[in-house]
Amino acid sequence: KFIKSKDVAVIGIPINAGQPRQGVEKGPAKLIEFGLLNQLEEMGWKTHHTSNEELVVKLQPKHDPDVLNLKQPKWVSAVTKTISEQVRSSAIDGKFVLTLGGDHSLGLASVSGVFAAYPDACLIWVDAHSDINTPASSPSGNIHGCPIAFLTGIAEDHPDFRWVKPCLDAQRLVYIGLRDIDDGEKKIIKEKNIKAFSMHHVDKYGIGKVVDIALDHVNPDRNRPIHLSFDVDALDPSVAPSTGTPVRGGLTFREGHYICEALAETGLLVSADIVEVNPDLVDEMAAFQTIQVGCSLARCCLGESLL
Ligand code: 4U7
Ligand code: MN
Ligand code: MN
Ligand code: MN
Repeated sequence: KFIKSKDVAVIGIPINAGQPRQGVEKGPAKLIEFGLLNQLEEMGWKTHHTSNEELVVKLQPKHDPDVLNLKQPKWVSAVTKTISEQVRSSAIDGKFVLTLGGDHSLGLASVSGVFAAYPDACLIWVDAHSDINTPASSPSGNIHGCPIAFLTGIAEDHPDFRWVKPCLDAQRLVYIGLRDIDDGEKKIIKEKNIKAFSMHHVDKYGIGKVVDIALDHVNPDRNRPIHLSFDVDALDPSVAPSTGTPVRGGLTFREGHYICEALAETGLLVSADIVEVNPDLVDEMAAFQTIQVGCSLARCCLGESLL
């Protein structure tokens, strides 16, 4: 439908400036080192890889003080703005776009790029967190907790993020996996009437029903392109331990994979993010486990489980 050939642009976004922990910038390289590109090639995809390693380093400003409560705004802004153009042009080319993170501030790049190519797209945000803090509501000032506020246009004016178009209608967004939401975020989600499936709902209805209802909400006629943003901290820490903001009581291995499989099955998935893989956290075994899960989620997005 939207993806006409088996070409996938794999775009590394090795950024850590949206949060305080070192190591998350190594996520993309580790996923590739583990064999992700070969795995996708074996599935019949032609891969077009951009690591962006030099670019991210080159874009770091000498001086990057807090602005309106946000930390390292210039670096995050420069990286996400530049890479959003890569995402947009790969999407316009008809390629599937797979972005690898990197902290979740990169959602500014992927969602802006994908929605520039597909204005009618919808967004499925799989995360323990809702990442919808505004500069004023953010308790941490970490931009990885804010991308949705900028993308939906509910953030206060911020000089570094004026380039972000409010491309995302709050009714074209659905969350799955939530369990750690700030009070300010809860207020916004209520006010904007954003559809959200917390872990409570996953327990209550089961993941199959949750994905069905989520799609009925954002994509009732099953005719819109879908972008999936998958923060590995949506998974239970026993499944994906190497991530900066783990929260107990997350998705099982199968629930996480089911989401990717079900979206691939629609034939409407045009792009996906796999983010917040931090191979420096916990220990080597934990990192290996988390990278392995990241690779298998990505493969499922690209149809590995389809018969
Ligand atoms: B992630 C937090 F306060 N809400 O804004 C914040 F709890 O991309 C966490 O989902 C954000 O990992 C987590 O800093 C961002 C905090
Ligand atoms: Mn996130
Ligand atoms: Mn998260
Ligand atoms: Mn996180």
